[in-house]
Order: sequence, then C-alpha cells, then structure tokens
Amino acid sequence: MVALILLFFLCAGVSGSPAQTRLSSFSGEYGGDGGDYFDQSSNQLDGPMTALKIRANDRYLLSIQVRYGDSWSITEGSTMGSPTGMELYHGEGFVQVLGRFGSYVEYLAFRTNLGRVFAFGSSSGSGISFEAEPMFPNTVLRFISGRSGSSVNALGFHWDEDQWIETGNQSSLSTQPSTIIST
Ligand code: MMA
Repeated sequence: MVALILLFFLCAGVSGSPAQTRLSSFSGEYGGDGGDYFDQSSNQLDGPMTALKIRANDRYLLSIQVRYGDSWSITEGSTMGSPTGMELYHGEGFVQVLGRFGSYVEYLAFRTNLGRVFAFGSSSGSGISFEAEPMFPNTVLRFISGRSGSSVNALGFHWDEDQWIETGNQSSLSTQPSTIIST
C-alpha cells in the first residue's frame, strides 16, 4: 500500500507539471552528407552565443566558429586564411537564419532580435535555399551542429530560451525584412 501511494505521487510528479513547457526546437540539417558530424551543445555551458567568425570563398563556407559567453568554440572547417566576424550586443540573439546549400553550406544570413542582419558567403548560386526559425516565440539560436571537413558541409540550428534576451517584441521585429550587410 505504501508502495502504491509512493507510486501515485511519483506519477503525479512527472505528469502533473503542465507549467514546464518545452521551448527548444531544431531546424535542419541543411547541407550535404560529407565531412564529420559535430555538435556544440556542450558549449552552451559557456553562455549564450555572443559572436561568430566565418570563412568563405566565392562558392561556399570554409569554416565557422562560434563564441559562447567569453569562450570560442573550436573552428569547424578550414583554419587557413582570415575569417570575417561579427559580435552580438548584450541581450541580442539570432532569431532567423536564411541560407543556401548544396554539398556544402553556400550562404548564411543571420538576423537578430534587434533586426540586425549579418551575411556570409556568396548570395547567388544554384543551391537550395532555406529559412530557419525557432518554433517557439522569444527563443533564440543557442547552438549549432552540423558536418565539416575542409569546409562546412552542413549545419543545423538549435533554438531555445536565453535568460538575457529582451522578450516581448520579437514577433513585431520578425516580420520586417532588413538590409543584408555584406561581409
Ligand atoms: C574533406 C572530407 C570530406 C568533406 C570535405 C569538405 C577534403 O575532404 O572531410 O568528407 O566533404 O572535407 O568538408
């Protein structure tokens, strides 16, 4: 009987918490199946995304490196030549990624909750276009996964809450197309 009562409370504890909503979602994977799989989920422990460094040639992305809090991830792809970078403000996060891919990731344009857009790679080409957005409002890009070798074969985008992000006005911003800043 004691065991039954215990079981009841255990089950109630698991199923009776409707307030605990899931806010994470995934977009992707966009790209080809070459290279090796990588996953930066554990980099989230260093903090939210704060900066990007990307290398690209005139056809596709050669590398991607992400800063989480104050710590840079390892470089996925090639480390030859100099990357182009961008930094987020405190309280700013990515709310949309537009891109194009074939066997490699060819183009990426990151849009933030403040409406800023940062584009990398060649904006024209024959690849397949994609538009990645979080499923839940007021969530942002928390980490990436994908496939890489000597270049960036594929990317996936993992969205979730970020305690530092200003919430409440994301939907009004997300309908506004913004200028693409070429890098
Ligand atoms: C390597 C290898 C491939 C991958 C390319 C581009 C040069 O080959 O990892 O599988 O497609 O790099 O990343």
